[in-house]
Amino acid sequence: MTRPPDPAPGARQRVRVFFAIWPAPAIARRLHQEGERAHGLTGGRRMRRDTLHLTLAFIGDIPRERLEELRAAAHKVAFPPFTLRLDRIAGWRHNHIVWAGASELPGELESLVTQLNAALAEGGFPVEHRKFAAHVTLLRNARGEFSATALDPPIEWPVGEFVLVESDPKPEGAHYTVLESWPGAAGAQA
Ligand code: 2AM
Repeated sequence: MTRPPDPAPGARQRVRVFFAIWPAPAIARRLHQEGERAHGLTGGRRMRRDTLHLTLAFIGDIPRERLEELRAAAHKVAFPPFTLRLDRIAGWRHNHIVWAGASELPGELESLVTQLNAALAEGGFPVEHRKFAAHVTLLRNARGEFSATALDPPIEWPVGEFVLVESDPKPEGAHYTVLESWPGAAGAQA
């Protein structure tokens, strides 16, 4: 009997991961529609509806065995469920993306990101030192400039959990798998 070939060195043992909040289908549908509207103005590549998310902390490539450490870090985070109001669509010139965002970040979201970064740093993971730029990417490779517009009515996104996601880069756009989720707790301090 022949054995299947061993995976190429470096393959499989590493995973590309990030923490995010993931919208329920109704919110994702509305975001996807807004992406369609923006696409009419700037072209580019629309994110698939099931991939829309807001990244809390991007980790990057790590050895698969370190996932347990990431889970332990996430377990330290406590937050109450909250509502995120997305009220604008804007574009970034430097990376040609068009995104949905919030003109005011709920304190609960800021606290969630701060706690997550602290737990990650404590666990020896790299953390982002730039200010948290909360956004849901709707389009990539947008042409020209996109003038910011108000989302009217705004999207009220109830956030009850955060998730750890594995990203599998593909030519047509990354595929994402939610590995685990952590719910908010009603009594948790923001
Ligand atoms: P983006 O949509 O603005 O590109 C998976 O790639 C998710 O992590 C995306 O939401 C992406 O944001 C975000 N991200 C943050 N920092 C990243 C980095 N250095 N490389 C790739 N993705 C990053």
